[in-house]
Amino acid sequence: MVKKIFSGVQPTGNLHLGNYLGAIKNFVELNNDKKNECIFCVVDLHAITVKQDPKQLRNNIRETVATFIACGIDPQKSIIFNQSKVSAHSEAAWILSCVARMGWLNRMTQFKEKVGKDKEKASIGLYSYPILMAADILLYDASHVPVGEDQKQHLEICRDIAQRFNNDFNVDDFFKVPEPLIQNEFARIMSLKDGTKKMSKSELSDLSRINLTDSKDIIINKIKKAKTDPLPLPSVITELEKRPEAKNLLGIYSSLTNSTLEKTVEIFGGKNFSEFKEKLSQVLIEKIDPISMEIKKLVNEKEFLDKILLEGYNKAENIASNKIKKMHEIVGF
Ligand code: AQP
Repeated sequence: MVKKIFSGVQPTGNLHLGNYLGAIKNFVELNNDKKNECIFCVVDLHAITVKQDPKQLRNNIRETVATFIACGIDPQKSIIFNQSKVSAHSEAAWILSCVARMGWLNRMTQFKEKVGKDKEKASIGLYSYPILMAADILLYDASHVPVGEDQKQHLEICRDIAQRFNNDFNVDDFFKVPEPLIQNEFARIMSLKDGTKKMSKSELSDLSRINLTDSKDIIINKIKKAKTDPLPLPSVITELEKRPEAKNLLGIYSSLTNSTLEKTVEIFGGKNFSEFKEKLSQVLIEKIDPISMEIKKLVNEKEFLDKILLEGYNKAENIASNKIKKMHEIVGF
């Protein structure tokens, strides 16, 4: 079966190991399967839901493309473009915001987590973010959406919006109802400083994450300083439930070595953290260092990156403009 893949990454800088293991690693595997049609979008409209420096944003858009390529996405096989260039995304988001219900958005936990007690000061864009995300996906008739576990709820609202539009306008199957592709294990990588919090770009402390541009020395230092607990590593995974930092570090090791948590615990059970951390640094360096060097090289090749975005835009625009035209007809414009 041909899978139509769509996913996006915000160009908000500091792309990290969580973005890689939770999403981009999966993008690469999907891109490598010849049967799939993949679209990977640099979601700059999503990025401005929180304040961005315009010059920095422009650089971050290119750096995100460089990261896709450095991680192994082939622009000859997959469409890579930035969202703001294809105006159908904003237009479709408006139409879909007239279909989505306030009650659905009010349940979104990511909005609540991001704004905390400052709800009144949050942008309206941040609140309606899931509707724009639904527009992104539905415009391309995506069948599958590879995302990290944090995006699961947004995918559910996208499915609700698609079904509601199809029902309200009596157009069976106009929007395909997409399936999330979320890895069973290690779909949420946690902060190196707090195993109960998601590894995130916007976390102030750089020590909380491994950036995909980190050098070998920085990786070693961050892993050395990563939070642990005083006990040796456990020999059974059930003991990890009360030890979030140990669970996260062992999970990162397992994901990087394409292994399971059980096997990793078999290897390191009873050992102390310092011995494990050395091995973890090694596998991280093996994976991240080549990516980091490639990103640093590619970000200087602006014309090359802009050409990829332009070619991607031409293809994406073609698909999205057809779909939005049909949406206009259905709605009665
Ligand atoms: N910690 C994570 N573990 C697993 N997957 C993750 N993703 C993000 N963080 C983790 C996945 O990466 C993809 C791209 O994410 P994004 O750039 O669209 O933004 P985000 O989810 O908001 O990422 P951050 O790092 O948490 O950014 P801030 O700090 O700005 O909120 C998505 O598929 C996401 O699931």
